[in-house]
Amino acid sequence: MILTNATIAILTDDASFGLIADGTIAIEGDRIVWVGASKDLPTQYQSDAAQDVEQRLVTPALIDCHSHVVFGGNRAAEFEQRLNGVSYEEVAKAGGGIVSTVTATRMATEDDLLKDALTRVDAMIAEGVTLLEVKSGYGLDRDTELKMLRVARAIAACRPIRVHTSFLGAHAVPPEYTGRPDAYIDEVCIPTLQAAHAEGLVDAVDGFCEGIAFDAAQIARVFDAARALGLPVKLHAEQLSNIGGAQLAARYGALSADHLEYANDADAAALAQAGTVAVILPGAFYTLRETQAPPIAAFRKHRVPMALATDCNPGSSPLASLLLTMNMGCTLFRMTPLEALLGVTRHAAQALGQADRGTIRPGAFADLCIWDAAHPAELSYRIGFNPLHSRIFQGAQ
Ligand code: DI6
Ligand code: FE
Repeated sequence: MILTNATIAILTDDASFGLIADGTIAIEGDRIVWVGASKDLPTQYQSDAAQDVEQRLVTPALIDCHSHVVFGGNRAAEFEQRLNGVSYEEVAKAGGGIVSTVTATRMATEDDLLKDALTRVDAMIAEGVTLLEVKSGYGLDRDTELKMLRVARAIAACRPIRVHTSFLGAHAVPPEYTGRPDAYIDEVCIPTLQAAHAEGLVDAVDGFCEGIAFDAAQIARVFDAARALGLPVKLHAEQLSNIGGAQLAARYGALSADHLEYANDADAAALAQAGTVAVILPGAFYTLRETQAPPIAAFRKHRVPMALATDCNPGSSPLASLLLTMNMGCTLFRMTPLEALLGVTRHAAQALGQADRGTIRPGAFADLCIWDAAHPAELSYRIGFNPLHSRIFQGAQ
């Protein structure tokens, strides 16, 4: 496949979009084999069958590197409660919140979970997503955690999308372990991780390090188990308070630390040192009416790569639009349109340990978006407007 007469944003470094005004991309099989100015196209790729994209913008396809798209039920009633003055933490302490989704997810069949997840995934695909991270964490028992991960894998069998799974057994303490978080970690979370890994269901291990979830010492035990299995780690850190999650993530060389509203300059320095990506989740900030913004200036200063993701989940971020997420990153956190686009492409790929996605260069997967847009800033600028013209997944349109 040859795409010609394109405006291409190659995104191979942090400093610029890497725009090529009259560009061509050559694809063989599922990989990009050549990209550059059309006038420089090697004769071997010159072909009558080249597809003229009429100067449309071509970018790497979008990557949502933090989602919880597999879950039972919804939390519209909790949304209503919060509007009547109850806080997110109060809802969680009263057995609502994550635990109410756990009850619904335990009851749902695999087919129902898949059908519901696909409605959200289809919305993501319609905006150009080709790689999606999906977490477990609404089962909190062995059978349901495995069920969630099997559903996550099934998504990739049903749709042209790649799915990366994260085991999030340390998401909340289930009701049957109330007041006994350490026992939950040892008796359920770690053995379930080992069982899920044995079934080939786990690409990375995540945790929720927070006052309403698990402390750094408890998460460290889960990370030690991940390390023993050779699995990379990532962490929900400093979302509602600072309890040392970012430092822990850095100590374990995590792929990413996510949320980070309450992270500080020292945390940013530690993440930079560890090569950990900061995943910014404006959907949760917006939904919870959080007022503390993540320390974007510190991430810039220390050169921490920033990703942006939907955090699509039924409670704190019922959001399936990565384009709106980019707009929120810019408007709420003053990220630039370049940072926003890098955040849903190259840096999102890095947050998943997938170096051969997220940029347009020879050797990378041919995952591309063709947009009805002239400049990449348009992708972050509009609200509720989808300029996707077409999407290429692993060389296929
Ligand atoms: N942080 C979040 O934003 C989601 N999980 C987490 O650890 C929220 C999950 C939920 O409220 O259902
Ligand atoms: Fe999350």
